[in-house]
Amino acid sequence: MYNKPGDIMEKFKFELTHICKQTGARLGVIHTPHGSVETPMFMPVGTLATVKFVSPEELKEIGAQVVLSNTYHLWLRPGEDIVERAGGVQKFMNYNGPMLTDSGGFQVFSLSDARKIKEEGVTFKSHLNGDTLFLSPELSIQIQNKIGADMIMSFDECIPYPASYDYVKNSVERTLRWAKRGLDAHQRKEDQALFGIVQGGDYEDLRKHCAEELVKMDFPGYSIGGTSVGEDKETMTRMIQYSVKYLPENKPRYLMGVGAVNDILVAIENGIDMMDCVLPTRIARHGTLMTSEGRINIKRAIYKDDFRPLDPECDCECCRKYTRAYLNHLYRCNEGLGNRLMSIHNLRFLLRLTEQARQAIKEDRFGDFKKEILEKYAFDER
Ligand code: PRF
Ligand code: ZN
Repeated sequence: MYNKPGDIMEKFKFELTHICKQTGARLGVIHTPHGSVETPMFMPVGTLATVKFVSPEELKEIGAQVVLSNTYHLWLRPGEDIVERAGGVQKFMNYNGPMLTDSGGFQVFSLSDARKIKEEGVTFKSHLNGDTLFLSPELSIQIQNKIGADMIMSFDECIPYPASYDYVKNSVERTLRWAKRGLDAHQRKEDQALFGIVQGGDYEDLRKHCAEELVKMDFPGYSIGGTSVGEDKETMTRMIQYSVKYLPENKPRYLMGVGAVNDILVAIENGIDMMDCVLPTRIARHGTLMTSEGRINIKRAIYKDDFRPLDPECDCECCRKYTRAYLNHLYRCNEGLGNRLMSIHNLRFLLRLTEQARQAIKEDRFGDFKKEILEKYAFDER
């Protein structure tokens, strides 16, 4: 099942090992220069070359496989030259494992002010100090070549939802031209896998067109962008299906920015291999915790004298060693240890969910697994 020799770089290979007989869920292995990882997987987000409050040792301990970082943020601080001089982002942050960087395409659209999209690239204002900046497909790839992650992303436009057919069509055409320009600018094809990003809103013909044109360019992996931007769940499922349908079986598929439990399960069911989201770590810092009985908020008064573990079914350090009462106290006092323990817990919760998903796929019962999780846990997401 390995890719054909010469198909893609030697150091990056996707191996599809099994497809669930109940669903379209896939089991696989991605081989990268910094090690091999099992899919489907969830990737914790370390925007500024750190997963907030969680050390690389802790990430390994909870079963994180790939850590994601952001071109836009590292470009602004500390600058890609510093990261390059450190020996790449893995050395810089002492994470000895595979990493992935997003292109800045999404961050420019979600964080910055006064954007102007032109054919050449995007002009916008820095979210830090208001400086006028310019990012292009070539510059994004040059920066990502210096940051040095194992998997890097094309520069795209994450289309808002809803958007008119004409807007989406024009945007997709530009994203395709940007993908080609990024591919031409890419200087480290031997050790960095550049992914193309499928956009197209909820228009099937545009998703199809985008996917097919990207496949012609022969990227070593494909991302699905433009989901989880305010659409309802059914629409998101269709966007995934409209994209996956036109992607080759022998390349990894990455659904960008998705991390809610039910969304992860729907994605895996539809043949997605990789996902990432700031959700688990961000909500943890607000005291919202994913547990086997759904989401709870630890700041509530009922937890003040609740001396049970956060989630008795969880094997993380937080749940093995501390009580809800203590977490409630740490949260109310805004203590760093609380942020650390709660971030570790939420990440471990999603990483364990994907571990269980892989086991279920192996045993051809992913459909049953998904149903069981969604029935057992009254997830109040979105
Ligand atoms: N494009 C890029 N990064 C992203 C997205 C996208 O569409 C999304 C959308 N959910 C998250 N991150 N480049
Ligand atoms: Zn836990």
